[in-house]
Amino acid sequence: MHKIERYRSTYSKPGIGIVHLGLGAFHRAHQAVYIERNLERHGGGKWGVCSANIRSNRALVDQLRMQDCRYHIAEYKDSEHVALREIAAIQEVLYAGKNGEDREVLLERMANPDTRIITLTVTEKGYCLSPATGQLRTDDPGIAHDIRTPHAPQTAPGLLVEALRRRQTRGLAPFTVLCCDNMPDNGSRTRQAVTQLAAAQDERLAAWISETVAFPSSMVDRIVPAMTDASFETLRQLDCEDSAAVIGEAFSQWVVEDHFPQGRPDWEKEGVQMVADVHPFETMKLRMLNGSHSLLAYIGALAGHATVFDAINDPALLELVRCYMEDEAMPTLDMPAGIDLNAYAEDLVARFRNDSLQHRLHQIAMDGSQKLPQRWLSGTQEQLARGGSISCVALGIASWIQYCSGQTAQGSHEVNDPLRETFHELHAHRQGEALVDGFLGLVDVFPAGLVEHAAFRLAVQEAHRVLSTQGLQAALANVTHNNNH
Ligand code: CS2
Repeated sequence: MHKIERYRSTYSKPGIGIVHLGLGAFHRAHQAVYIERNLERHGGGKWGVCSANIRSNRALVDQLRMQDCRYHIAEYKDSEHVALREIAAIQEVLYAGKNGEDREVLLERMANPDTRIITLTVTEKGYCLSPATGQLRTDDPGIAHDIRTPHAPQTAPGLLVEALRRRQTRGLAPFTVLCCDNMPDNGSRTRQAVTQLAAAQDERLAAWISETVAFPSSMVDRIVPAMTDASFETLRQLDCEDSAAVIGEAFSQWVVEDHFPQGRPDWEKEGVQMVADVHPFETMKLRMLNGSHSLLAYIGALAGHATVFDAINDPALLELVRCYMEDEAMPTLDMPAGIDLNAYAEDLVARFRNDSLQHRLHQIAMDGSQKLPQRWLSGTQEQLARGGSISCVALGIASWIQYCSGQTAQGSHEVNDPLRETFHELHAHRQGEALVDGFLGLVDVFPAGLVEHAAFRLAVQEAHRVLSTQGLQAALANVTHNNNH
């Protein structure tokens, strides 16, 4: 029997003070919920949201328009305890970006003097930066387009630059840009993308942006799987018929660098941690949670599992995740007083065991080329420098290489990654050591300082050799043995 708590919105219609780029499930289940609670506390106010999809999903925009932008989130602690919340924080939804007809409306909304904050969840690849070097990819087709056609941009950095240009031309103060994607130093990375793109268009605009725009960093955390037919069926059991609804876990965390020269909502009242330095929290979350997720995704997929729940209930994978967190991630973390990493690790295992989230491993596996640097590789570089172990990550990389062939023992799967074609070429023409060398040669993924390390190359080669000649069980046994687990 479910214990359902239901919450309805009661506040009066707020003004729009925040524009969000990337109207995906994560935004609807995370930032929008904090904003909802804040609006509810104040009975309305000036911090309502305009949310825009800038790449895909026109259907969601249409759906939300039909329901006055209101939707539900079901927050599951476990299958017995769920809170069903109505969210009314979003005041306007737009479909912009490439071929999106609302682009001009969006740019004017961003340039509106009432807009003080732009938040973003456009995924790692949406910033068009090289994951390894952090530099803007001017060869990216979207960025190349935005350099040629700055007034009709297609990318997130392009929209930010054009909206800032309009504000500068009109003598308005800039907005604050708050990145909510899983990248290290995500504020600085966003600044890098925006200023580099602006400099390619207009040096004076770039200088104004550098001097006046704040790009605070933030760490965001809530597990929000993509919706499936099965999740909509689950919602029906709660009497919730809403095709814009989302399902997430009960846990939620948001740590934000407190640098908002144009003002901000009093988010700390909703449990947001407003801090001077987000870096330690970001690194902890990326390496511990996301790093474990990626391990479960590639190794779990090779083992024939479908979801995080299935994978974490496999004793060998549970052991691997514990071993990774304890021996390869935790030693690289330097946390402020009061943060207990052992407790954090155990909480993560409990969250992965949530029996109500059908979090598909293939979803987490996508865009590995964008995710691995911050989840595994930066920590591995630190481990190598201190002589620490790197066996779990080495097996993770070997499994990722296998996964990128598009084949597991269970059959074929789609490889969803900006480097998909390159992976395909590598698998078509190489095998064994040459295949591994080919992958380690991807300069946008593997930093030079890491691949030059003989011990790193050797560990990945060895893990790949055992995996492909003796199988996953032997490879897993090797890792736990190497790490003395
Ligand atoms: C996941 C994240 O898809 C992925 O790569 O690791 O979306 C993860 O669920 C969130 O970062 C949790 O906060």
